[in-house]
Amino acid sequence: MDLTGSKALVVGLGKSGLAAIELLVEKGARVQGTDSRPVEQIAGAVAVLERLGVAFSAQSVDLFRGFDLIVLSPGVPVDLPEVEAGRKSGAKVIGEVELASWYLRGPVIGITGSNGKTTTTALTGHLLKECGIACQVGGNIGLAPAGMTGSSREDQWNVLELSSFQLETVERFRAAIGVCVNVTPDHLDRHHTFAAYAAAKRRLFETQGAGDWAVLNADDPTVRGYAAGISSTPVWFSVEGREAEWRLRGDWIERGGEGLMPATEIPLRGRHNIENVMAAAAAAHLAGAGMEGIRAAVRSFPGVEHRLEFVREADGVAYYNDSKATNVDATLKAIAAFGGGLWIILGGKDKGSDYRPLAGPLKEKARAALLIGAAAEKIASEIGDAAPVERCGTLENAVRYAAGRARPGDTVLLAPACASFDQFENYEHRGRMFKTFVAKIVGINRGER
Ligand code: UMA
Repeated sequence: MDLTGSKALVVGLGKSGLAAIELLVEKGARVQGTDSRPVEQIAGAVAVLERLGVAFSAQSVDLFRGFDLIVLSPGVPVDLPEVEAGRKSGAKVIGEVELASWYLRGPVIGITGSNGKTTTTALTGHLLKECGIACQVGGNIGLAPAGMTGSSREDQWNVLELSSFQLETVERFRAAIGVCVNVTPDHLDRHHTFAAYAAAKRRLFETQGAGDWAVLNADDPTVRGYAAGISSTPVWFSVEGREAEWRLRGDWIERGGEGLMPATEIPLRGRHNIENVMAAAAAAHLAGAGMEGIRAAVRSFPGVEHRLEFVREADGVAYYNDSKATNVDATLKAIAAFGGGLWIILGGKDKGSDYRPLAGPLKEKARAALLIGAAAEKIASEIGDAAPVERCGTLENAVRYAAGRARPGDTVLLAPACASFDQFENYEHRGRMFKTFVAKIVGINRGER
């Protein structure tokens, strides 16, 4: 795609926007950047723009008129009035992933799902690398795809974690291997309905062609529906005994009757991680990895930070950081991974979620629900008396409360079911702060220096 001399506006100056600006400048476009935050809050980004000779303008309906191309960061809703004005004035509106795909060399493994896509993405990259297959890993997991174009090569796989925000706007982007681990309600504040959210994720398969592969979870009704009317070939996986190429028989993961490994060898907690392993193994196998190599690589996978991450044990109490559990389904999976005795920290920024499904599992396994952040009152009213509720306000208070009361054999679990943006920069920041508070408070309680 020749963008020389074209007029482009990049919306949102986070990781994606800055990577898109660098790429557009390199391709000879005349670029402007905009952000809804005031300039003093994005000083670092504005400095990058200055270095690149790109003008910054405050966000307004008028600004969006008169461009050839408008590139949206994933966090920018496609139905903003400003974006609509730009579209009406004749601009082509795309997302940062679509822009990246115009210049990304090498085939793509695109991985989506409501929960488990980060683990599946990291694991797929690990499997490929351990099996000697060249790849680079990025997308929603942390590295904006536009920033991966320079290091992309024809003989190297691009393993991309893709959110509904990133997939909503893809057109020519094409994944040789698309993977969907599951679809459960999330981001309803942005997509408004579950149907619209599921449709955004389905874009991953709609832009595939003949000869491409769709790795799909046969146990998930929404994901099953993705197979209808696509040009790629489905490769199914199932932990619930459904007809599938990759399946769990007894304790063994099998492919077409050939054993891969016993599920007990997977070094990650929770049944949902069997699904993630199957999805990653299927993708890696399609990309050329052998069964023996996959088995050995699964066993050496170190896991993902902030994903049911074991933090420490002190006086018989275990501390787990699942800050990445940013929706109700993820929290349900986290609870399911433990036997009981949970001091669970819930809350943060609400995304229009229904917290009532948490009540049953909390009743069964929680010693207490420790509520933090803006969603605390909504969660309290929706979980009712399923577990004793303590309004802690902040994460630090919640850790202190739990650490002071937990008994040997108990687990203190951060699995908040909410976004982090009310009190933290992002879920990584929240997870790091949890680990800091655990180290500090447990250390003080034990008299450690
Ligand atoms: N902004 C606007 N106008 C708006 C909305 C936002 O100008 O209407 C501005 C914000 O003020 C901010 C910038 O946009 O300055 C942020 O852009 P962004 O929200 O797209 O964030 P990036 O830093 O570009 O990070 C994005 C993903 N973030 C989101 O989708 C919210 C990161 O996923 C991803 O790692 C990164 O691109 C690289 O691909 C994070 C995430 O929370 C982990 N993802 C969601 C999730 O996993 O649930 C989807």
